[in-house]
Amino acid sequence: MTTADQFRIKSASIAGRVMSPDEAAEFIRPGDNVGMSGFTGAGYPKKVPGALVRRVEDAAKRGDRFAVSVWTGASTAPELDGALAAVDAIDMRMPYQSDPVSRAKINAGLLDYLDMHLSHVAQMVWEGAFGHLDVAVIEVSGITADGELIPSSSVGNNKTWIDMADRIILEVNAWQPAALEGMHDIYYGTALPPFRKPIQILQASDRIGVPYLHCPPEKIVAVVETNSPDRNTAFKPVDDTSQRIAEHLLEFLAHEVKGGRLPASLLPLQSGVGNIANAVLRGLDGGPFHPLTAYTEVIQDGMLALLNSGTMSMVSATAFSLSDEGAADLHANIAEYHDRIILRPQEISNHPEVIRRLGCLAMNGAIEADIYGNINSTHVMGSSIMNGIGGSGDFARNAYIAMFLTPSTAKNGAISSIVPMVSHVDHTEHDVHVVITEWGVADLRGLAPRRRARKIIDNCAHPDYRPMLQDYFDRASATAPGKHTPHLIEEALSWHARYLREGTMRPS
Ligand code: 0RQ
Repeated sequence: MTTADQFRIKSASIAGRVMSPDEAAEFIRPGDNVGMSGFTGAGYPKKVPGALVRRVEDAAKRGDRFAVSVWTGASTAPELDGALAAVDAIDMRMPYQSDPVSRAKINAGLLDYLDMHLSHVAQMVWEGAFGHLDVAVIEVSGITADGELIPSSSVGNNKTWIDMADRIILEVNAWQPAALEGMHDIYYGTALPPFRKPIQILQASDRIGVPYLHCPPEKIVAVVETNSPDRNTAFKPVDDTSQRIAEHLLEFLAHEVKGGRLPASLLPLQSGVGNIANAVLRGLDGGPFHPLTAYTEVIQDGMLALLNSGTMSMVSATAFSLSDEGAADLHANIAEYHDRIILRPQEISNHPEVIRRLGCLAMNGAIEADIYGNINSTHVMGSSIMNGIGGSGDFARNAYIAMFLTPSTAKNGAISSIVPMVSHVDHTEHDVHVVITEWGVADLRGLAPRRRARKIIDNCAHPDYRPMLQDYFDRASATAPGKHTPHLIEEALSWHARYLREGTMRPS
């Protein structure tokens, strides 16, 4: 046993199963369903996927096809999703991806992708909807003397993969801070109906499980030691548009507090990742709302900053999603963060029951919104996937206030993000309460469809596209056979058709 073994792998019997990534990958067979750890670039296996790629390439040299189905928590990183997709090693991928190589393969029709609500995955695997889980490849940050697994920087679906897989390959990553131990809350009380019980999370800070993943030792077929960083998303400086969207959102929240519809410390926040989310979180820092809490999916740099300044008291999520600077901060100051962060399985972090009970304020990005408030978060021009619905539906459908944020235009103004009819629907008009662009806020609550249309056109559309939208709405209102949600059916998607034909939605 090496010193590193003794440090991270305290169970002598499990340490005896340490081997190379190539030896471990031998336990994965063509056609297997493989459950991997990983959520937004955190806690995914770093070495076994590369070894699997080498097996796939060797098989190809012999003229054999070697492909598996890959199930994860959410997105991973180029050395997992990108590397496997590049060699066509994935038959079916679920439930979320954001990798450019796999996106291209999906959009070329070469890779089947199930884009799913993240809270649904575990129960559907338990139901058997995707067949049998053959093998799991799970990154952990350590193994206790009793053989308990100390989870890594994400939990995702790891509990389910470990429970369901025949064979388990562990990657023990010494790059992850040992002090992650104790941050996780793994709940073992889930069951399928009719045996389901209430999930007793009454506040974001409630712990209802245990800090370890239980794993039958006889299922562990291989252990691989790694010392590799998570793929950390580069931090984009906040641009002017994101800043304006954030300002509108903060004004809206202040208005709600003033109107007595939200408490001064707000309600638990859920926030997506990216430039706009960063601007929102930065805007909350040191602001009038405190102490904030978050019941969310991922912990991004902005959440750490809020914890640091004391504006936020605690965060519950399923994964970190940090830049290099954010990860360095977490690693250096983990003792300060330790008791204020809880990482849970994604079926719990995104659980409709808990989100509804806590009254989460959901803030998610959109690709486009239509004048009636339907939202497309996943598809470009109706047919090409961007990333996936992720947790946005879990939160939006059950939130106290479901907010969608988007710049009013894309591709340097050639595309209006406010359109007559969305080219794909992820969040229906019934699930969307507020739409915000850099031009303003459309609070759709209590408004029937035609009133929603006026508000979205006036408050959210880019001024260049406003007259076109108003003209469409006026003509639809005058001539559509139904006056409830007036549409000109043959024209409703003509904006997208024009973009596909001419590279712009603007009329020539
Ligand atoms: O593409 O980089 O090729 O130009 O979409 O757009 O403006 O950079 O915005 O990174 O915040 O992503 C909805 C995709 C927004 C994201 C979406 C093109 C645009 C660019 C990205 P290019 P931006 P963001 C929490 C919940 C679903 C998952 C989710 C997302 C690219 O927020 O994936 O919410 N959401 N998860 O050019 C054509 C339009 C467009 C457009 C933008 N109208 N038409 N292309 N783009 N608008 C977290 C997790 O679940 C983990």
